[in-house]
Formats: sequence, C-alpha cells, structure tokens
Amino acid sequence: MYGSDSVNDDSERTAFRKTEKKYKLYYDSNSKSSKKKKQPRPVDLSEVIDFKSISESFARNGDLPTGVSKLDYHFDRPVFCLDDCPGFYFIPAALSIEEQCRWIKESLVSFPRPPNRTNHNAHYGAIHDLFNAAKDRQVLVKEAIIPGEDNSIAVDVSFHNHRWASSEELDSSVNGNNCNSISASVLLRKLRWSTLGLQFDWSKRSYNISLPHNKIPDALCELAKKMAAPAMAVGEEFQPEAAIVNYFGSGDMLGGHLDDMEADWSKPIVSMSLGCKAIFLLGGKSRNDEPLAMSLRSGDIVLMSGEARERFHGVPRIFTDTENAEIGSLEKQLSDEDDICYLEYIKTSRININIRLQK
Ligand SMILES: O=C(O)CCC(=O)C(=O)O
Repeated sequence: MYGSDSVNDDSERTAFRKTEKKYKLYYDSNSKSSKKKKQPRPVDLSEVIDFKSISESFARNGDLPTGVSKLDYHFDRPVFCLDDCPGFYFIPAALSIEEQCRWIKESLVSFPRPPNRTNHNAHYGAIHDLFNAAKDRQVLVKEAIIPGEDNSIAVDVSFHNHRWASSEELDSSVNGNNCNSISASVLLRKLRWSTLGLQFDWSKRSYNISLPHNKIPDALCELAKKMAAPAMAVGEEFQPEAAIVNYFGSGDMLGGHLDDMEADWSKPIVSMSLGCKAIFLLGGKSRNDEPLAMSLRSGDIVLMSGEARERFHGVPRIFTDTENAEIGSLEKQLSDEDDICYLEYIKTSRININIRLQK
C-alpha cells in the first residue's frame, strides 16, 4: 500500500476512501488554453484542522477549538491532543528550520545508502550515492555481459549488476542503449521509501532482523526520544529501533493503513514532516469511520500511541504550489549555492520520517 493508490473494490466504498478522494490531487484540463494545460482541481480545505492557527490563537488568548486540548505536560512547546482520540499528539513547528534542513539532507544523502534498503532494491539492488549521482547528472548502467562467465545476472531484466556512468560516457559508448541505463535523477524522483535501523521486508510486512543494518543515527534517536516523551509513561524513555522514510512527489499519496507490525502498540510512532505541506487523515478503527483531516507542515511532529495506533491513517495529498506548500522558510534557508540541489528537490516534495520501536 505504501505510495500507492491501489485499493480493493470494498475499500472504494468506505468513508476513509471517500475522504481520500475528496482531498486527492485530480487535474481538470483547461479547455480554454490552446495547450490544454492541466490545472489541479480546486479542493475545499474548510474542514481541515489547522494546528498552526490553533497554536497561534492559543498563544494569543488561550482559546482552543472544541475537541482540542493542550497537553498538561512540561515541554518546551505546546503539545495538542484530540479529546476523542487518546494517544494522538500533534506538536506544531516542533523542529527548527535548521533541524528541518539537516533531516532533509540526511534523508536524501545518507538514509538511502546501503545497508539501508529502499524501494529500488528489488529491481536495481543496492544503489550507492543516489543523490550525489543525480546532482552530477550520472546514469546507472547495467553491467555488460561478460563472455565465458555465468551471465544469469546480466541477462536478467533487473540492474543488480550496475555502475554509475557520466551521460557523456554513455553517449560515446558503442553499447549506449537506453534500455540498459536510467538516469540518477529519474531514480531519485522514483525514490519512495528507505528504511533505517532494523530493516523492514515489505513483501512479508514484517521486520527481518537477519537483514544487515546499521543502528539509527544517534542524533535522530535523541530527537525521537525527546519528541516522544509526551506520549511515554512516567519514567520510561523511548528506544527507537527502526525508521521508515517516505518520499512524496506531487500526486503521490499514502493510502489508509494501520502500522501494525510492531509488537508493543503502547509505544508511540514519532512522525516528522519535512518539505511541502500535506493533508493527513486520521480515521477510526474501521475504514468505515469518517476520518478527520489535518494539515501537516514542514517541522510538525505527530505521535501515535496506544489506542491511536489502532486507527487507520494516511496522506491523500501534498501541495506543491507556492501558495499551499508553505515552504518559504526552507527556501530562504536553502538558498546558498551549495544547497540548491536540496531546494530543487524539496520544492516539489515532502519527506516523512517515522521512528518506531520494533518490539
Ligand atoms: O507521511 C506521514 O505523515 C504518515 C506516514 C505514515 O503514516 C506511515 O509511514 O505509517
């Protein structure tokens, strides 16, 4: 289900699916334009809960809308809860702009590096240095068949045996054949997830502790521990073991799902938003329960623990237009020449890092 819009017939009729469709990106073709430029269909955002304005109005006069409370907890920023949804916490603007940039860069450069797995593993095997290769306009080339050797890998349609080449090298190569190469920038655009710490096997929907892995980076661990604190029992500390990084481009969505692979649902999932604004849907224990819609901006953190872990949730939409993406501060912060490559990516993308305990 990750990064896909595929649903079975039954789920087409559920309240969750109807709300997904309400917010999903659809295009209207503008018949007045000679080129028939596709325009995003306008979407009614009037029912979307906006924790940024809730936070601002709370700071001004202590007012909160019906159904929303501020957690009575000593934390360096307000943590909001929904009265009807125990275990759900929203921390608006939890990350500073510097932290957001740091995690955007890590998500693009180091998180997709082996032994971490990505959605590309199945077809291309482990790919090294994807982001830098895209920056340098490199091309992934399937290695040539070697006469007299077992070429079972090379004749396979997959690219498990590959190397990076410059586009010039490819142009001048006799065998420079488009079918056997793919540009790093296309692969970067098609990057949908990477996994950190304990590796997750999507085909089996379970953690595979035998897969080689590195520990989650210490700095990410420390950040998750700090942010998870409001959802932890007194005296307990969150001990992250695994993280999934989701990459969204324009038109991508994350269909309604439960995160049910972890053994202990009392512990939170710490979910960080980076880049373009998105709509997050928080449903009930059945897909037939109508979900609440809320905005997720760069720097926001959501915690889901306990009962909230049993609720269907998903991301039907990200906004990449200037008015709705709300990434002005990121654009300013990433305006140095060295950072332009990150800016180019994040201008039309969203990254979500969600950090979990496996046991
Ligand atoms: O992208 C998000 O904010 C939600 C991610 C999510 O639900 C998940 O990875 O399970």
